[in-house]
Amino acid sequence: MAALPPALPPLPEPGWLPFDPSPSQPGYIPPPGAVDAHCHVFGPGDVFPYAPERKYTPADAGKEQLFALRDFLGFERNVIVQATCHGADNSALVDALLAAGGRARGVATVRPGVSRGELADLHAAGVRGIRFNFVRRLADPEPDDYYRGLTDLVAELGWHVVVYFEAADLAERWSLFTSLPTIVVVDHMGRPDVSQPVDGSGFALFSRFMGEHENVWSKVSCPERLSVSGPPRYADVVPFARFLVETFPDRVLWGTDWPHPNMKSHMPDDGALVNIIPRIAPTEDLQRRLLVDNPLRLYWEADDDGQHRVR
Ligand code: 0GY
Repeated sequence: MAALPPALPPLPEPGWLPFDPSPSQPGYIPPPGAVDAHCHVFGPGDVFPYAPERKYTPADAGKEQLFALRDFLGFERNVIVQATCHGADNSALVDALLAAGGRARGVATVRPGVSRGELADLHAAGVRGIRFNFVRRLADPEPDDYYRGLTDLVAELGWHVVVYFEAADLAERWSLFTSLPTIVVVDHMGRPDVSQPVDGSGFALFSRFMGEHENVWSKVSCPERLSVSGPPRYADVVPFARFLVETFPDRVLWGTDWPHPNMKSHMPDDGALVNIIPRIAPTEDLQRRLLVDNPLRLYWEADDDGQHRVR
């Protein structure tokens, strides 16, 4: 019988913007130990197939390219977040974590029915959290109990949850988001409307969310997704990120969001994104907390003394 031909990698969907293969060298140099705390790996699709239920098909963006970017930009570690195009099959994520030699941690996607053995395997690979996606173009929302059940399960391991939602979802899911028992990390500042003032009513709810709930953290990432004024300075996003960094300096994280899935307007220069850091964290102390202390506490420190700190 003739051998089967090798599987062809899937093509990215029409109009897909690939990541910038040669970003500029940033002028800003991150402090030693800096963590890129929000990035993804995609495939490669012939090795780690994309999920049948996915809402988009990306161009491959593998671990070797991610680690090369980490080194080029001056970071030491990554937190790799399972992307919705891989569904709840965390194989590509786990493969990247194991290849990183302790220099990456992961945020997985799991569904009801996941066993404690599967969670233990994910933990051994470096997973420390799960992500719930409420953005309707990426995932189909579930009732609150769905998220509560999974959160209770991973809380046993000392993990946290990452939530990705649009600004309008915060009021709608307030009772869920404010009652989760773990640390809750919000992606991209809850996607504020940055054409509104930073002290306007829209962002006031998000600010209240963090102010009243000490278990809520925020990634001050993704200016490229939120900006109306655009690259390379993303001037309209900076005040929002800076407000959170200065108000909640021990509960903020920063990440590149490489390889920037679903960007339509432009593909950001990762070097330009790094240059925004000193504009949102204007002192060395704030930069160290944002890039080193906070991510190490959340993703690595528990391993050093066996304690999972909740703060
Ligand atoms: C992001 C944002 C996006 C995609 C995903 O998991 C994902 O597919 O997070 C997006 O399209 O806004 O955080 O990478």
